[in-house]
Amino acid sequence: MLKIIKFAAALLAACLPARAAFAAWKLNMPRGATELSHDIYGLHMLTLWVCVAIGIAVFAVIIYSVVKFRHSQSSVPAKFSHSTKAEIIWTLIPCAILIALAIPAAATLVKIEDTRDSALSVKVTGYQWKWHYEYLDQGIDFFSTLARSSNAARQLNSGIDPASVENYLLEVDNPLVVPVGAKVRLLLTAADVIHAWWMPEFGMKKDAIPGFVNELWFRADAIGIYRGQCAELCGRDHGFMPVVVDVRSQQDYESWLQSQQPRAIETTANAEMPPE
Ligand SMILES: [Cu+2]
Repeated sequence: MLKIIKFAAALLAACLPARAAFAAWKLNMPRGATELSHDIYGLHMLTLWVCVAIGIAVFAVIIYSVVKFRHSQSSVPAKFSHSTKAEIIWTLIPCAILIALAIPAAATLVKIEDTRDSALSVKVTGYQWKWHYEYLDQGIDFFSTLARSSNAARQLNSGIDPASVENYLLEVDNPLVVPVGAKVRLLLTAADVIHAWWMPEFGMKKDAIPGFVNELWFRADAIGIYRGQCAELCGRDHGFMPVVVDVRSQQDYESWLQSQQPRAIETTANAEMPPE
């Protein structure tokens, strides 16, 4: 017994330096910054607590049975081999639990797929290895590629410490700019291989497939810069096509729109030129 205590104490001591690392380690998934991501988080927590309750109930029955009917108590095993009542109960209870979980899950799924009444539609095309954003009603389009600072640091023998680069591999030259609180619909496709537009804070990830148009929507609750990545293994530089969404106030968004108009005219003039 003493040996076990000593071993446990040694193990604990060995783990102590890792305490700082634990502090930085997030146990749960992020809550996100949109209504949908909150709904998904809520579903995740609901499922977790249902699983915890099931775990506690099952282990309580096991522990009770093991202690109460242990051999030293001269317990005699029951002889029956079949109980219709027990079978009905242990079929109905899991069914009821599954239905209780399926109802909110289905409601959230329906909400996720409902792209109607959006305030803004942006066509997103994935390329190896950049994103092309086209504001369908505003006549603006631009490419969004890895920021120069990250691109320089990622080169072999660049001599730049990636740790010194702010938002390394998560920064782009032109982020997707959207107004806060507006329902934004994205139409996703790709021009070469399959990519996936992934924004963890919005709880959204969808494939961008050549020849298909997938839809997703989000409504950002707070102003800020949100970062994600291409989540499909799309080729050599897959790791170098981040997604950045700049959520601005309506006023800042409007002034950004104004500043983009000359570029929109320029892009239309060069529309015949194929993308690089
Ligand atoms: Cu990709």
